[in-house]
Amino acid sequence: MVMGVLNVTPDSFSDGGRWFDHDAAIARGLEMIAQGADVVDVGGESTRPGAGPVSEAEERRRILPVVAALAPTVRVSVDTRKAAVAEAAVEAGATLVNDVSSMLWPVAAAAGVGWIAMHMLGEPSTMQDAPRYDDVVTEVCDFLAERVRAAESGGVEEIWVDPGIGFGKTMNHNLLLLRRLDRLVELGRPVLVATSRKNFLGRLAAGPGEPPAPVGERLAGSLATAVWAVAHGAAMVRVHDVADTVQAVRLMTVDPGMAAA
Ligand code: HH2
Repeated sequence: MVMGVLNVTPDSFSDGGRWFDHDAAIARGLEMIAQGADVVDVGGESTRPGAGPVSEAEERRRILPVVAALAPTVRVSVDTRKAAVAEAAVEAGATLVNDVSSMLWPVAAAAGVGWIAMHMLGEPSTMQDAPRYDDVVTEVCDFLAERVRAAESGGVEEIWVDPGIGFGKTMNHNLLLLRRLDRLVELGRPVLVATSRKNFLGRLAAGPGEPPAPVGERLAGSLATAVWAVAHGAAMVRVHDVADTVQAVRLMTVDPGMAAA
């Protein structure tokens, strides 16, 4: 499945400001649905490294009309770290809580909706200041396994796990997690992977000594990692470039016996 990113923010790292206006955000959501998005992930707070906080009232103002407008047509997830915002979004029609804090399972349990647990080391404002692990794959898997157990015992039925690419991770950490996706798949829950346009792809795309390639030049890496993730067991990828990703991922999922000659 493909989850399309809809950041109703002025400052997201790759599309900040583009969909900040409600009408523009709704139009973009409808466009992603037409392009084949299975889920639209609506967020009102950037979690890019160094991002500042947003008040609860402002986050609600940003996202609720967009959630309400899209929810009758597509599955909507709400990308938030605030319980009250998640609750309000669910009331407006969201059926999946995309939780980079990994703390909001009680909201999902109370509302009977799905929950995505993502691993993050530290806080967005400081998470990229020299993150360290002894064994990043084991530590991320152990963390997510514990979160799954907590949510399970709290009564959440639909639980997703996400390694949190770029959230308190160096390029090596990100690459190791992608290489060992099988370990996440072994947790027995659907895996979500979100590499789209992230900084490590810009760094890989740049020549030696050059700054990271700008976000507009990260499509090749975004598609390659999305296809890699699906081929290695991810059930969903979270992306900005929905049309291109749907086309790429379809290659993984089409039944050769059913494909037109
Ligand atoms: N990454 C971002 C935001 N939300 N949710 C999940 N589950 N997994 C992720 O890796 C993830 C996420 C960051 O990307 P983006 O939304 O494009 O940027 P920003 O946080 O600046 O709005």
